[in-house]
Amino acid sequence: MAECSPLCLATAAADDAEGLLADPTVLAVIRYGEAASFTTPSTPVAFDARDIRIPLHPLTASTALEVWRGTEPVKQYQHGAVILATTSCLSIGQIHLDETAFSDLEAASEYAYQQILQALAAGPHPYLLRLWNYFPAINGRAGELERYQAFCIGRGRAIDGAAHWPTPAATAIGSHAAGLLIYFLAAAQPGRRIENPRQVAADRYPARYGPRQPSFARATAKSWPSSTHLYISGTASIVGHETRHDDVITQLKEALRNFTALVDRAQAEQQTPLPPLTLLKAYVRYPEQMETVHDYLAQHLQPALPFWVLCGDICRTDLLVEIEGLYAEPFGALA
Ligand code: 3EB
Repeated sequence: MAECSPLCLATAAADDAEGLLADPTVLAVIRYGEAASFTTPSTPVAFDARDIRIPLHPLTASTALEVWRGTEPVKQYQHGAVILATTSCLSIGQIHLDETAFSDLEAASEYAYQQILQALAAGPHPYLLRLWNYFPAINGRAGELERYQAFCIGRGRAIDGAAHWPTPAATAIGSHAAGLLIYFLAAAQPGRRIENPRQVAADRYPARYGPRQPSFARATAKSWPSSTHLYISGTASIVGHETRHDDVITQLKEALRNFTALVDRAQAEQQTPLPPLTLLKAYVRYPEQMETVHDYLAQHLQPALPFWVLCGDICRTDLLVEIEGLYAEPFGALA
């Protein structure tokens, strides 16, 4: 077989989802603005593991599909409450929990990460490269804590016993729908953790941000036979460990400086050039600021670069915007 090009990204019109899922080489179809049903270990999950529905509203509904495609047919299976799709190169998967079935968010988060780690340990791709976490009221209260802090405790507790791999890149965003949704990308060999020279590593944040530091790397670099990918975590207007600025465009500019510094660091640490940036996402707290963020990005990003602007809450109340990006195989036309 030719060298595997394990993950290439494309965009598609929102109404193409069903057709794309009929293609067995499609690894994931990520759509925005809809919530899916929950996954549980006791009842087999009726839907396709590759059908990932993020309950965040996009600015333009017409550009709402993100497509990941590999080069060989996927195999799908369920392990506990996790549903997965696997090729010889990688696994993607998701878990979507009904929070009301747990005593609190901390317990739900711990369970979710235990389930993910157990599913991956039992399969061919134990190393997490990148995770996305979405749950409602991220800035809401959980007793003495903020819900994001409770999530960090549960996640941290689950990975403490298991983390023999480099901490993966991640996003954690507040949605406007019930349920804890986590989806992920994992491989047979670990990626490389990349940190940002402008930021304190999140797992070394001072205790004032919460009793348990967030467990994520600023980015993961992953060498595949075809090229090296870079998966960039949610990146905000944080310098050192402190939030900077109080208006959305100044925060966006700072986040873009962080993004650039991180990519420069990743590029400096490796011999081969990275592929071009293939997709950028911006999460915006206030719906009325989405257009402004969109216009700024449209003027300042490379003209051909696809980007989504999504409405979601950022994990600190003083943050208005966060960006993330994927450097993967260049977008190709989907058959
Ligand atoms: C930050 O830099 C902003 O908890 O998984 C960004 C990416 C953020 C991932 C996570 C949190 C997470 O601290 C918040």
